[in-house]
Amino acid sequence: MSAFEALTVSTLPVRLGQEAAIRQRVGDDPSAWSVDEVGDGNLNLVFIVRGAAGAVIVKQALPYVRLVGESWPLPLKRSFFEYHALIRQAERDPGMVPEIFHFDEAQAIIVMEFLSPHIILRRALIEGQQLPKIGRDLGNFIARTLFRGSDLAMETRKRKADLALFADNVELCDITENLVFSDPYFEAPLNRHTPGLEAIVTELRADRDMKVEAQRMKHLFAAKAETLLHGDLHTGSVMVTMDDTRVIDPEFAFYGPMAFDVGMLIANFWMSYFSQSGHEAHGPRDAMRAYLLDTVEEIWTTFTIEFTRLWHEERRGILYQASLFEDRNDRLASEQALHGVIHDIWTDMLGFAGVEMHRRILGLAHNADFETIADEAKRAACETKALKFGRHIAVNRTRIHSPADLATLAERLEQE
Ligand code: SR1
Ligand code: MG
Repeated sequence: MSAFEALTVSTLPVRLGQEAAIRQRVGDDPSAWSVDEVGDGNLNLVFIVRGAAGAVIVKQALPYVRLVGESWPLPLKRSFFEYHALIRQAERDPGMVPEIFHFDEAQAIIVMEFLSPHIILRRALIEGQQLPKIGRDLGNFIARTLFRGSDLAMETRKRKADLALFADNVELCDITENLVFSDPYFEAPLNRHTPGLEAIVTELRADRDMKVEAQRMKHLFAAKAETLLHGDLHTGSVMVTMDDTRVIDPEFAFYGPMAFDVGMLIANFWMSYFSQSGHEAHGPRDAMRAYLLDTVEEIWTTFTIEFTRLWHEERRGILYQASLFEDRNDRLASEQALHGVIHDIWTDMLGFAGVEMHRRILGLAHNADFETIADEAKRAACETKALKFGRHIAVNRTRIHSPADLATLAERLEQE
């Protein structure tokens, strides 16, 4: 096994130029390839490689956190988990992830489909683009991947093997455990926030109910090994055009609670909602705000409809065994059980969404929805609303019953 070496734009054609799967898609003459490093994420190198025959993406993990530097080492094996998660997601919801052409475990390199003319969903939402398909595509994606990776659908031996396989993604879980559930609620060294938030930050860090809820959610995250999660499903992990949606970057994949992916995803739409007033330089964003609330509702509704269909048609695992629900009375019991499962996902999803909103504003890893608002006072005003919303949904998660309740709350806060 050759020692790890980070790729550069100049070494890439030499190092990958003999791979048949890449030559076939880029061109037979590596010296004619053009290579651009385009990674803007927190962790990895990402290159677009173009040639006479086409283009591919080359993603390489670095042995440290790119956002922080070499002082924060991070194992290369996250690339292995990303590769295995992408394969499973492609089976569970075909067409929703990029195709993989080549994987080199030792060099932590994944070569995959270049999605074009796709852009990152977060950027599209910042620009005010209303994408008609994402609510349905993402709702189906979470239903299919979460259901089909669990004991509801999988043969028990395979599920336990996957649980063991992904259990080694310890360091990435550790990032989430600290950055999402703990750091926002005390003065952690890597935290930062927009000037002007001091009062609400002090309030949140003294908020006993919020801190208890954050720790409850952390407990669930760490202990409820329910399904194979994407693990980092935010709007920066989705690429879109008007008629195509793809989910990328599942390097945080592990067995955790279904509600985690749902909550992370929806939280990022609410952050987009509260950031819209900071992006009104080119016109009002009322229609965009309405679109975002509708999309949240569509994600949730699609999720429940598809999860219900899978429950009826594909429940072959060891949980709520279909064979125990065959006569009429048992069918009602099956519906009751399904209702309980969806209800728990809803309640827990709100808790995960609340802490995600807090950590993106108070912790290390912020998001562009707010960061691209140049006017600090305006940014702080947007972030304050998001912080309040996050606190409300986390602490009151057992008392909130529908997306409509949440839309009303969001609209009230937005008008404050
Ligand atoms: C140190 S990594 C910070 C964040 O970037 C990733 O995208 C995850 O969201 C992680 O929490
Ligand atoms: Mg990522």
